[in-house]
Amino acid sequence: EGVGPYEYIAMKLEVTQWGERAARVAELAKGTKTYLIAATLRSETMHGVTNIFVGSHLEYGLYRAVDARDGAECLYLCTPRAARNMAYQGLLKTENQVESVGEVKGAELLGTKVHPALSAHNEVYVVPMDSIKDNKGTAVVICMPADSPDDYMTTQELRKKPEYYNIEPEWVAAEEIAVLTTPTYGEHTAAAVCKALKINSSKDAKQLAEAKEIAYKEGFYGGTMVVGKYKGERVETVKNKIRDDLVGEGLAFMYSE
Ligand code: A2H
Repeated sequence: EGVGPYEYIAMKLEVTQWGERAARVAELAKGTKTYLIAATLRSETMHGVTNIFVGSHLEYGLYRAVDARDGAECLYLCTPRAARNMAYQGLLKTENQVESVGEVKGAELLGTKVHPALSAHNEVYVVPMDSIKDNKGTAVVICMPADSPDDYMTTQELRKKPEYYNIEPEWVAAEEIAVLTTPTYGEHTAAAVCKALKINSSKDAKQLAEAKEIAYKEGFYGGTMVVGKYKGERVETVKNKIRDDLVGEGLAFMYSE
């Protein structure tokens, strides 16, 4: 792991419909409002969310928290490790204490629908990403194929081989949604960078790390928003404003590790 402290934006993704494979999980949640918590560095790209990724083989849990939107008790879904960190940071119901209502296997979440704030889609499906690690963030990852090379390559593979990944083809969003434009790569930075580096697999870790670096820098220093409240403004200028808006509305919170 890195040198830390590392500041993530933890996005609260409200479950709108538990999938068929999550019947046991829905039972544990007992009708309590539940949020999948995704750790991201790029909340300015929320408009372009197409799916949510979890690791099929990873262990998650449901943890008691308080919803900043209405003060009611709610549940956060993340890894036990992230829940412990959150408890120490006072982000769960009781400071320094993790109150779990049960364990969840990533595979059970596939096909569940969530509502991502600020997104063009009202609801998106949870699908698998093999490269997710449980020693970083919450192990729930927002899929932003227009700007993230990893997300772009994984989406391509899910579309090509849904049966291999044990998902229904219609769970994978049909199209990318552009959020920003860059001088060198246009509105579909991730696709353009993957093409330039001739990446053809989501397992090409070394190449993808390079692509990630290029896409991130390009988006941050050269990007201009093409949608939303800050349309026409530079990413560098509005990045923190978008984050602060989300946190202010109780749709996200800062989480560090
Ligand atoms: B980022 P860093 Cl648009 N396993 O969010 C694998 N990847 C994880 C993860 C985990 N457990 N937890 C978080 N991540 C991803 C958006 C995004 C991200 C865009 C572009 C680049 C990008 C949408 N996916 O990250 O190693 C999350 O994906 C490029 C670095 O801590 C998170 O931000 O620097 C990023 O990795 C954190 O990676």
